[in-house]
Amino acid sequence: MGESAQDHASEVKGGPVKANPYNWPYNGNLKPDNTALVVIDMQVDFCSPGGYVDKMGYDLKAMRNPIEPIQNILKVMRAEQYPVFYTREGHRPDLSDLPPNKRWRSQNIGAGIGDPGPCGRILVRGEPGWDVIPELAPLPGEIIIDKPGKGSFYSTDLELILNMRGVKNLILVGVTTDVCVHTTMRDANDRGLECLLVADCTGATDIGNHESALKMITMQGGVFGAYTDSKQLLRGLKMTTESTS
Ligand code: C5J
Repeated sequence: MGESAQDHASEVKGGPVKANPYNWPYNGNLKPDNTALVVIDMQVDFCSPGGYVDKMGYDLKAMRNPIEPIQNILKVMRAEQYPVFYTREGHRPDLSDLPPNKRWRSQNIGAGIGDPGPCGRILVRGEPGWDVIPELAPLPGEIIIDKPGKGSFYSTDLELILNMRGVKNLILVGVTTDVCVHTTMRDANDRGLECLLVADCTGATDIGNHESALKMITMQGGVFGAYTDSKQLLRGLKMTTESTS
């Protein structure tokens, strides 16, 4: 989060996490029983050599920079009993859930979904490339949502499970900022969920797109929610814990 964003955030109303364009969550109600962390698509295919993003020729650094800050957040949120969800983008081995245009476009850029590669068949469920990277491996009992699309709600039971658990607030991390993270944030926002994107825990294949994706969130008073960084989130979580213990 830039200087000006922090300056602005400190002047506005809202919850314990300093964020842009308002302090999050809007109603100050941040608790382990109403707030979940969603780790989006931190898979070998997105973050590791030989995977989908690497085959497309994009720089993996932006995909790997979020790993350490996500680890820091996981450590604290798990210790405080916040629920953690993971998503994985991928398709059935027979590709029956892969739209032909999605396949065609990926083949066009040299990373055909379903084609064999160094990490197995690209973005296919059950292949080594489809799994979450070992640095961020889910713990037993943490829910993994397998999704065929960019958004985490389309063709999944994520909404049902969030409702069953009474989750009202989502903290979003993972890749890529401008595609799966943003689509999920927008879809969650339309469902009335209060969303926070953690900027240094996300990354895009293009830095301009990453920055634009952050800026888009801040329009119209926080059209999709708010964004912060991991330092501010950890500070807000600590304040919350101290005020309730
Ligand atoms: C993309 C994603 N970029 N996880 N997927 O194709 O953002």
